[in-house]
Amino acid sequence: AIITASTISVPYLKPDKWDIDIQRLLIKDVLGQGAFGIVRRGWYSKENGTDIEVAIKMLRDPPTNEELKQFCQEIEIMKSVPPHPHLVSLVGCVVKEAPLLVVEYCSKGDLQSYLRSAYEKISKAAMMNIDSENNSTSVYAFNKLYDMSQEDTEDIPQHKDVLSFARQVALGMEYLASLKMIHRDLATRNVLVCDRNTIKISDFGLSRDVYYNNVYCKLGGGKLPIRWMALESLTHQVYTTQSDVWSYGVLLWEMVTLGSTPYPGVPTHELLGMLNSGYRMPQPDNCSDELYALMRSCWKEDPKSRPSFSSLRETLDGLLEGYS
Ligand code: ACK
Repeated sequence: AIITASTISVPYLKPDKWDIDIQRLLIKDVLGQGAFGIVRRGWYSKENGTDIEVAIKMLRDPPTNEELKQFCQEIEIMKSVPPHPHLVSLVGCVVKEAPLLVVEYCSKGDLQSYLRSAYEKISKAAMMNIDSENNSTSVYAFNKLYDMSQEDTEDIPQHKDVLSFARQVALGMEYLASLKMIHRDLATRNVLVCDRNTIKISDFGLSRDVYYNNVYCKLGGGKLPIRWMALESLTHQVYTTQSDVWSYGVLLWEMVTLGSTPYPGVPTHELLGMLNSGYRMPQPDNCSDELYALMRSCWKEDPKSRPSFSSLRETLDGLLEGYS
């Protein structure tokens, strides 16, 4: 394929060991689009002769200076984080021509789409017509639906898989937190699914290093993931590992409801008022009491009362033991 981005200089990136020769990349179809630009599938032919499948993130053409700067910052953050099994790993980057971020390919795409297609499969099999955006409580008529779709249950997460996904995300976040990094946009759309249902956190290059005071205050605009944000992020623009824990609770809810949009039926402008007066999402159908208790603990008003990612992971270890 052709790279459409015109040749632009990349003042923010210096060549280093992560530098990839663009000639070694075979860029193929578009996997998806984001606010920043597009992600394409491709192949990287390594110096040692092996070819690996990769995802290639690139800016829209032509990028603004601010977009370019942010993208380069994302690349620098990815370079600085030592690899972890539950974070999408960096393969390299191109700096000479248009800037490209090359990461490992996760064959099953993002977790939100993965869950939503499982939901589609189940509702099709059950010949039900549920609006997945707006009707979350009827989403999880799980067991009944399973009886009807026995043949085609591959890629339909069972309760055990949901727990395993949750544990893997907690492991990745435990690691990011140990590096004093906050993600700020933890949601199923930013988690990828690989073969054998391995889960990897992506877009952590957009996260912020909070080494000095453990708090990041966001100033200025930009589109915000309101429905995933902690109360203190909504009211005071404060982001911490504990606000990532709140988002993690919302991510658990997304998983249990197979990709529903949080706070169904609640307009965004009413959300803050509701949360402030103590409202939290109710227990979804078929969500175990244990898992719901875990979500609720993530949504405690006082950030310090929320569990750490390590304790979340330990609780999930315990819940998963019941299945082995
Ligand atoms: O569901 P998807 O195909 O998975 O749509 C989104 C899209 O790009 C925008 O983020 C896909 N994507 C992003 N990174 C990767 C990756 N490393 N491997 C596979 N797909 C990816 C994502």
